[in-house]
This record gives sequence, C-alpha cells and structure tokens, in this order.
Amino acid sequence: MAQRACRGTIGATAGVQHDLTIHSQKATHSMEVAPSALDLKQSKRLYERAQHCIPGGVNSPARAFDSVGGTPLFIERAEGAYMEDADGHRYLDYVGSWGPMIFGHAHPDVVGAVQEQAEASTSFGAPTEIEIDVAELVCDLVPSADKVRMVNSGTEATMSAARLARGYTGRDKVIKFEGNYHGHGDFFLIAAGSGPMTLGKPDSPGVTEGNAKDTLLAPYNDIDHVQRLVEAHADEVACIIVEPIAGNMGCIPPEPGFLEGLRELCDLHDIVLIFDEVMTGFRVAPGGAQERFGVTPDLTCLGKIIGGGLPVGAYGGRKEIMDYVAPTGPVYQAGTLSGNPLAMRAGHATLSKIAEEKDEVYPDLEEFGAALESGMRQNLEALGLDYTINRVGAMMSLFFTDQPVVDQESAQTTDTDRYAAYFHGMLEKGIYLPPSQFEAIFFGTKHDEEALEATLQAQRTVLERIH
Ligand code: KE4
Repeated sequence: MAQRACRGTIGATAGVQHDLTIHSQKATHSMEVAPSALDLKQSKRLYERAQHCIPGGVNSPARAFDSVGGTPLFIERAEGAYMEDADGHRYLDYVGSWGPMIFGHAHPDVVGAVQEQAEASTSFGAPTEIEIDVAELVCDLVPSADKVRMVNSGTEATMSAARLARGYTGRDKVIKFEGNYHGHGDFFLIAAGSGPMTLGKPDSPGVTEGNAKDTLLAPYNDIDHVQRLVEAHADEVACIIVEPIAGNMGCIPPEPGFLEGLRELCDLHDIVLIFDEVMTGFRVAPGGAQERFGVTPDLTCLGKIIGGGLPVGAYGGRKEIMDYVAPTGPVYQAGTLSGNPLAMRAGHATLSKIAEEKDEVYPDLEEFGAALESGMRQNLEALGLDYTINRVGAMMSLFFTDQPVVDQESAQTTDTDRYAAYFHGMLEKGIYLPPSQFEAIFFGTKHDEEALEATLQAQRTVLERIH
C-alpha cells in the first residue's frame, strides 16, 4: 500500500536505539529495553508510519509499549487463543482484546452472524428486533438488570450511569476508588487505573477543577474510608462506582465484606451503587461479579464480552432508576450507532453461548485458571521467588512484589522493570501478555492443555533468566 505522509508531517528522525523515539517531543516515559530477539521489521515499519498520523501510533494508549519498552506489535489475524503479527510471529494471547474474546478469536458463531447481518446492512438508526433479543439476554443473565440501554463502549456506559445516578438522586458527588478505571469520562480520570496508572499520570490534564471537585476518592477495599466520606458528604453523594473485582491495577479481588459494606452504606444513605462490570461482566460468572459474590448493585455497566469483539457497551439496573432515562425520563443519553444490528448480532452470538453453555463454560474456565495459577506458584517456589498472584476465575495477575496486593498503594510496590523484562521474555517465547503490570491477563475457552503447558514452561525459563 502506498505510504502517504500525513499533513503536518514534521519529518521523522528514526529513533537511534529501539524506535521508541520518532519525534524529539515524544514523551520521555518510554522504557529503554534490550532490543527484542524477535524480528519485528514489519511492526517497526508500521509503527513508524502510524506515528505520523495517529497520536503515539495507537488508537488507545494501553496498546503502546511505553511502560515495557519496545515496538508495539501490529497484529494481522487471530483465531482461537492465538494471534499472528505483521512479521508472521504466532502468539498465545492472554489479552483477548482486553477481555471480549472469551470464546476465542474469530469464533464461527460470531463471524457467521456478522457476515449475515452485513449483507442486510450494518445499521439503520431505527429500532430492530435483535436489540430486544440482546437486552432480554442481559436482563436474564445479570441479576441487577430490570432494563438495559445499549451504548458503544464501556466509557459511554459508565458516564451514562453516573449521569443517571445524579439525575435520579438530584445529588452531584461521585465516589470512586484509587486505581479503578471506568473509561475516559472526565470525572473518572482522577486517580484512574489502567493506562493512566501505567503511564504514571493517574490524573489527566483537561479535567477541570469543576469536575474534579465532585469526585471523591477512597482506597480500594477500604470500607471505613468510604463510610467516613459518606458521613462527611451524606446528602451530596449520588453514587458509588466500583470495579467489583479490580482489573485496572492488575487483578485485585474484593476483600470479604467490602462489596457488602458498600451495599449497606448505599441503602442507608439512598446512594446509587454502580458496579462497573465492563471487565468482569460475563467473565467471572454468567451474571458477573454480582452473581459470583452475591451483592446486587442498583446499576451495572457492561462492555467487552457483551459485544463479542464489536463496539458495545451497556448500562442497566432497577426499573425505577432506568425509567429516568430519555425518552421515558428526563436524563438524556443518545447514540447514533447504539444497539446497531451488526454489533448486536456479534453480542447475541456471544451471550447466547454463555446462556446455553454456562454450566460448562465457567467450570472449564475455572479449571484452566486453577491449573495456571497452581503451575505458576510451582514455578515461583522452584525458583525461590515470593511474588504475589491474584486470580478470580478467568482473570488474574502476577505481581512482582512479595506484598499482598489489595489496593493501588500495594500494587505500586511491584517491580515494573522486572515486569518489562518478563513481558519481553514471554513474548519471545510466543506468549502475549498485557504490556503493563497494571492490567489483568484474560483467558478463554480456547486456552487448552497445550496452551497451559507452553505458558508454564515459558514462564519457568523466563523467570529463571531474569533473576
Ligand atoms: P472502553 O471505553 O474502553 O470500552 O471501556 C472502559 C472501561 C470501563 N470500565 C472498566 C472496568 C474497564 O476495564 C474499561 C476498559 N479497560 C481497558 C483495559 N484495562 C481497555 C483497554 C484500553 O483502554 O485500550
């Protein structure tokens, strides 16, 4: 394909060492790493080209390799649990598009549904039956969902849910947790996890004081701190939004009593409890973390798996709250492609499999996860390493710290340089992990015995080499 220079190209001066610096003004947070043993000629060429037209050469910062260094891999195709990059290297995928691929890449049910819908057009901007089918599936699977509204991303879902809580209660303040990431909505980009935490900038420029003042922060798993916040701002707090299992500091489970405590505080003070299940929804149980832990929020935000790899988000909850959403109620929210039939067909194919096969899917995911965790613990023990592993079902993290990891502060005791070396070592062994210590790994139903053995063998070799 002919390469065109984008407008305003200021002339690239190729980075001397690792192609990490295309323009002198590139952020200085990039890691300097040993050049990968992998031949990444095509990814490097594409990365160089991308940076002239796309900020950082990526359409989401989490895909950049800034915190681990090196060249982001440009992926060409994927099937099942495996992906192939532009240089023809094949990897076992533990990112899964950051969660959606619970049934593996290019599942025939999803591909077939999308192909069929595309031939009948991809979007009408009018209601369709498939949207009802998906909404009914969500309401059947998710305990808190009497009604649900489709949007196009997890960010839209959380922004809309918070606005709805404010409109329903007439209150302004939102309580969130340090290290939780709820997408890039202004009032959530404060002490945020995921990319902001990875890049060491948990608070983003551009978020105004006006927004920030209505966002109150508490450490994850610290119910006493939340109680003090609520009592200090009792009649001002519209909602508490929480990742019921944190995944954006790496994987951090809720401590016993944490979610229950939030539920009690919200009941006592008429505060809307929002579970951000964009990551955990349909992953840790058919009904997400709220089913797994038996705590039902007032509103739930969904994403990732719900779209089967196409852009879908959703928020749902108690009927009396959801009926405040336009056009039934006064809280406005809209979207040109919300619930579009193409994405709905992919979501329906995925959620139908979950509904029909849940008695096999989740035990299988638990079996793989338990075996992976046990094998990793054996590797650590054999090497005399006392690192922390957190896992809930099909999401987990290995933290390069000997501290228990229960919140953002303890997550930050991890050795991120050691993680970077681990990341690249595993990549060279054909294992694709998230390019950040502060992301969870995900696996799905296509991760089999062969994948388990390959992962554990690679890990044993790499951990030995980097210590
Ligand atoms: P999206 O707007 O990216 O669809 O969803 C935002 C979001 C909301 N809530 C939770 C709990 C999330 O994990 C996310 C997005 N997760 C990140 C990975 N940790 C997406 C990857 C990316 O930003 O590229």
